[in-house]
Parts: sequence; C-alpha cells; structure tokens
Amino acid sequence: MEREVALKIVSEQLTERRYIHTLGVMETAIELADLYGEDVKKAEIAAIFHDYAKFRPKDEMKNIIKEQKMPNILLEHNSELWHAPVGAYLVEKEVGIHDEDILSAIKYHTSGRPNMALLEKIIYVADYIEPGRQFPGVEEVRDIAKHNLDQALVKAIQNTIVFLLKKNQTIYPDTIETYNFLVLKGG
Ligand code: DGI
Ligand code: FE
Ligand code: FE
Ligand code: FE
Repeated sequence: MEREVALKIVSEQLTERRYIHTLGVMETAIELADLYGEDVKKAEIAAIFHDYAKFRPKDEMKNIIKEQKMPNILLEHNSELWHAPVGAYLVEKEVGIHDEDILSAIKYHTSGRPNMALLEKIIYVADYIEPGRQFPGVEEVRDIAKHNLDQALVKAIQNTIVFLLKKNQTIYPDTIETYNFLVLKGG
C-alpha cells in the first residue's frame, strides 16, 4: 500500500495530535529498519497503522476482545492496552492488510511479548522514542537505539514499568514477561 493512501486511511481514525505522533513513529521506524536490516516498507506500514484503534469506543473494543477470543485477562487491565490487539484485528478486517509480521507488530506494540521479532521491536521502540515524545529518560533510549535495539527495548520497558508502578497501575503479564525474557536472554 502506498504511504499516502495508508496515511489518508489512518488520519480518519485519529486526532491531529495522534496523527502527528503516528508520523513520528513512521519516520523513526523507517530509520530503525534501515539501521537494523528490517524491511523498510513493512516498518512504514506497521508504524502508520499501529494506533489505528486508539479512539475506538471501549464497548466496541471489549466486544471484539470477547468475540475474537482474545485473552480475557485484557479486560482486567487498563483499557489503554486494548487498542493494540484490537488494532491488529481491525487493520486486517477493515484495511485488508494480511501481512502477519505487520499485524503482529501492531498487536504487541503496547505490551511487547517474549521473543519479539525484529519488526515488533522496531515498532515498540519507535513508538517510545519518536521525536514528539518528551517523557523522562526518552533521550537515553534514543541514544541507545542508535547502536543497540535490544538494549533500547529493555530500557523502554523498564521505564514503562516504573512509570506504571508510580501511578499505582497494574502491570500486564506480557509486559513483565517481556522484561524478564530480555533480562534473562539479553534480547
Ligand atoms: O498508544 P500510545 O500512547 O502511543 O502508546 P502505547 O500503545 O505504547 O501505550 C499506551 C498506554 O498503555 C500507555 O499509557 C501505557 C499503557 N501501558 C503499557 N503497558 C501497560 C500499560 N498499562 C497497564 N496498565 N499495564 C501495562 O503493562
Ligand atoms: Fe499505542
Ligand atoms: Fe509503546
Ligand atoms: Fe503510539
């Protein structure tokens, strides 16, 4: 799919602010793909659609999680987690993208998962470090991402877990398992 076509489709799903974030993720994902030897076109499309479901009503996402037999445990955690797996489902169904690597990068872009594929890592990290992101520690992850993608990923996940702990939020099991996997296996 042409970049312009994809951007037009996604722009209709997002606020202006979220669309600008998406452009940042696209730019960053392409740079990382180039640097780490991933298919640049796949990185572009996965980045463009990664937050496709971000503004779907909670009820709609909840129904999709139930009907599509996604893990029920999702419903016990922050609804912020839902747009990732629901997004992967809707991007296939509504946009007609069937590439499993792309769909999987969308599906796991919020929680990560153990043994992530290169494209999944790229989208996770690009989402975290795109130029519009300003949270504490992001500059360090940007620097690390220039030479070690796995180290950048661990740092981003660590920061996310600390951020959630400070806000008294639950940590989704996939998030913890991703962290443990990376520490044990070194990526
Ligand atoms: O959609 P974005 O804002 O670009 O970023 P994202 O999809 O990576 O994360 C969305 C939100 O999900 C973010 O506010 C943090 C939250 N989140 C990520 N991992 C977990 C989580 N929330 C809970 N409760 N548990 C997690 O493990
Ligand atoms: Fe997201
Ligand atoms: Fe993220
Ligand atoms: Fe995002």
